[in-house]
This record gives sequence, C-alpha cells and structure tokens, in this order.
Amino acid sequence: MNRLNLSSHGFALAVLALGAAAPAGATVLLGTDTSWRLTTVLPASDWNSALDFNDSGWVSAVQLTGLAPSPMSIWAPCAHPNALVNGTPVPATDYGAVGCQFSGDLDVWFRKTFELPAQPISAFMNAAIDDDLDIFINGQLVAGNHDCLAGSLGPVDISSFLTGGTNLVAVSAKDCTNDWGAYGSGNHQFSLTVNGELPVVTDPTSVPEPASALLMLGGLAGLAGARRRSAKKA
Ligand SMILES: [Ca+2]
Ligand SMILES: [Ca+2]
Repeated sequence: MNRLNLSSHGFALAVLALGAAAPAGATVLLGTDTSWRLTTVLPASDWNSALDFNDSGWVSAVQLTGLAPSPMSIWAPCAHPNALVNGTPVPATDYGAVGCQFSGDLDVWFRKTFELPAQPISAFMNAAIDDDLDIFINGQLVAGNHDCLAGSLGPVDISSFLTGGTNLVAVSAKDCTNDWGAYGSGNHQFSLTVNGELPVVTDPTSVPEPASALLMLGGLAGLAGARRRSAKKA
C-alpha cells in the first residue's frame, strides 16, 4: 500500500503551499476546483469506490477566499449553522467577515470523477489539508493522516492506481474544531493536484513516410518472390 503520512506545520495556512516540483514533461492531470462534489452528511459505503455512485444530492465545492489561487483550496459552502466563537453560535450574517475558510463543517466528503486517455506513465499527487484526510483513488486508500494538525503531503506516486477511462478520486476530510476562537483556530481547507505524463499515442491511420513506404513495398515484393520460389520447390 502506497500510504504516506502528512508532515505537520501547525494551523498556519500560509505554509500549505505545495512545494514539490513536477517531473519534466509532466502536465496537470487533476486539480481541486469547484467541479468537485461534496457532502457534509456521512455517505453510503460505496461513495469512494463506485464510479456510478449517486451524488446528485451532493453540492459543488466552493473556492476558499484569501488563499493561493493555485492549487485551488476548496471546502463546503461557508454558510452553516454550526460555527462557534468561544463556544457561542455565530450568526450566519457574520460569516462574511472572516470568509469561507471558517465554517462549522467539520466532516466533508469529496468526490471527483475524471477521464484519462490511458494509464499515465507517471502520476504524482500532492495535497494540503487543514486538518486531516484519507484519499482514495478508484477505491484504494493511497494517503491518510489523522493528527488534527494542518499539513501537506506528497509527492505520492499514484500511477499504478489510475487507469485509462474514468477514474474516481474520493477524499474524506476533517476539520478538528468548529470553534473559531479569536477567528484563528476553526479554519479549514483542502487542495490537491496530480501531475504526470501520459503515453504518446501513435495514430494508426497516419500515412507512412515515403522512404518507409518504399521499404515496405520492397519487403512485400521480396516476400512474394520467396513464396513463388517456395511454390516451385514444392
Ligand atoms: Ca493533519
Ligand atoms: Ca482547522
């Protein structure tokens, strides 16, 4: 199992930039954005393995404001009735004062299906989480951390977990407190990128180069002559 632990950096989100360099020739195969689906209600058990899982009751992720735009940090929509300040519920009208990075959503389940033309030659995943998570690729647990501290992970080689066609990445994420305290401790965020290389696809309908075509014709003529000679001997 290709499972790695997060390194911890406290809750200072400024340190959560994803620093790992992508391999030469690699392109972004996947990134967090608002097309990811999420729920804050414990889903059925096949949420992280079934490509056709019905997530029509889930909602779109929101981009958290005030953080680096790339990779995009996402979470649940910020208006939520469970947020606290020093144990006291916060009126929803106050949420805007501190941005969507603070809400009362502690447990969030994310899903994203995406297409690949072929299994990648290489695929390296980096992620950042405030606070904890488990990441599943096509039903397989590939990374996890449960220390109730913000941190980042990667690069994790996930190439063997990906396939040509439809793939599923599913993430259970947890913020460890819904109490904003002095607007500093109840924050949360999740971001993920996969960089990798896809195999070069040769076009079977391409016209052979002239030199190649001549060689091919010469080879066919030689083969025909050999067959004629073989037939005379028989
Ligand atoms: Ca953590
Ligand atoms: Ca937190």
